[in-house]
Amino acid sequence: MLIKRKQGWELPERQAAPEGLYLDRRRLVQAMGLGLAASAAGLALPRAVLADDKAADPTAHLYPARRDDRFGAPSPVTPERLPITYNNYYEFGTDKSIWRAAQKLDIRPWTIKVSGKVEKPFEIGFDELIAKLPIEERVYRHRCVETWSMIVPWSGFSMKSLVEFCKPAGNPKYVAMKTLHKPSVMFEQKDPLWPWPYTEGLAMDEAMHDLTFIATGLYGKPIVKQNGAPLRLVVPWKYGFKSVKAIVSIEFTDKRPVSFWEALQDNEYGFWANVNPAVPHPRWSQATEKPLGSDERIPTQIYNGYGEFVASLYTNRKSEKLFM
Ligand SMILES: Nc1nc2c(c(=O)[nH]1)N[C@H]1C(S)=C(S)[C@@H](COP(=O)(O)O)O[C@H]1N2
Ligand SMILES: [Mo]
Repeated sequence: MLIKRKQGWELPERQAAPEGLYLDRRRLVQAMGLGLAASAAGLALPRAVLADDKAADPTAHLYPARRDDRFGAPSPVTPERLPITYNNYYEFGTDKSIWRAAQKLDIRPWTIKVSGKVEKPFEIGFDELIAKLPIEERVYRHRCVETWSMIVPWSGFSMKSLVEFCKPAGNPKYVAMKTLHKPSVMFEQKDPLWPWPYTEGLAMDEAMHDLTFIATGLYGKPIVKQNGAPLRLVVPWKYGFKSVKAIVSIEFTDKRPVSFWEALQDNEYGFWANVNPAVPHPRWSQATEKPLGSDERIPTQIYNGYGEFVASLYTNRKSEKLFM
C-alpha cells in the first residue's frame, strides 16, 4: 500500500524476517536470568516482547483465555516470532521492522473516549474496560492488502460487546475508531502529509457482527505494542488496514468516516475493503497471498474465507464498491 516505497511483500524473506531478531526464547530468558542485558547478546529485545513477563502487564492474569471456535480454527497458526516482528504500523515507520521503535509507546495509563451518538459520552481507562467485558480467544486469518497473510490467535472481546457497553443512541450508521496521536513517540505523525491520526470505521451492522473483534491479547498473552496494544480492531474478512491499532477514540456517527488510506488514495483503498481474490488492486493482483514464513503462495479466498458468515451483510449494498 506504499506510496513512498516498495511493497513490503516484495522484500526478500531474508530481509523481512531478519535472523538476528530470533535468538530463541530460552537463550534469551537465560541471558536475562544471568543479569546480562539483552543488548549484550546483540539485541535490545524489550521486556514486553518476552512472553513470560507477566508481571509487566496488569491484565496478564486474563490470559490465555478460553478458545471460541465458532468461526473455525484455521491452520497452520503462524509461528509467533513472525507476527511480532513483521508489522504494519506507520506511526513508527513505513517499513516492517518497527517493533523496536514501538516499545517506546507508553500503554498505561490508557484512556478511551466514547463520543457521538451515545446515551452519554464518557471516557474509560483500558484496565477498567477490559475487566467489564468477557475475554476469549479466536484464531483468525489476516490478509494484508499487500498480499502477505497470517493465522494468529487473538484474545479479547467481541466488538459487539464493546458497542453495547458504549450504549449507542439514535441509530447511528457507523462507528469510527482512531489511534492515539503522540508524535513525540509515534514519530511519523510529525509528517504533515499523512492524515493522522489513523482512523478506521465500520457500518454498525459490521461492528455488531460476532466475528468483529477487539484484540487485547495475542498468542495467549497481552498483545504487544507493535501489534496494537493495548487494544486494536480485528475484522478478518477485510483487508488488514481496517484493523486499526492502539485505539483511543470510538465515535458513533451517521457520517461515513474517511479512513487513513482512503484519505490518501481513495481509488486504491476504499471504505468497505472486503477481501476478494477476483478484484485486483489497481497495481497488483489479489488472487494469491504469501503466508508469513512460507515460501509458497496460496489462493486468497473471498471474504478471506469468512463468506458463509458475512456475505449476507452486503446483499443490500450491491451498488457500493465493496471490494476495495
Ligand atoms: N494505527 C495503525 N493501525 C494499523 C496500521 C497502521 O499503520 N497504523 N496498519 C494496518 C495494516 S495495513 C495492517 S496489515 C495491520 C497489521 O497488523 P499487524 O502488524 O499486527 O500484523 O494493522 C493495520 N492497523
Ligand atoms: Mo495491511
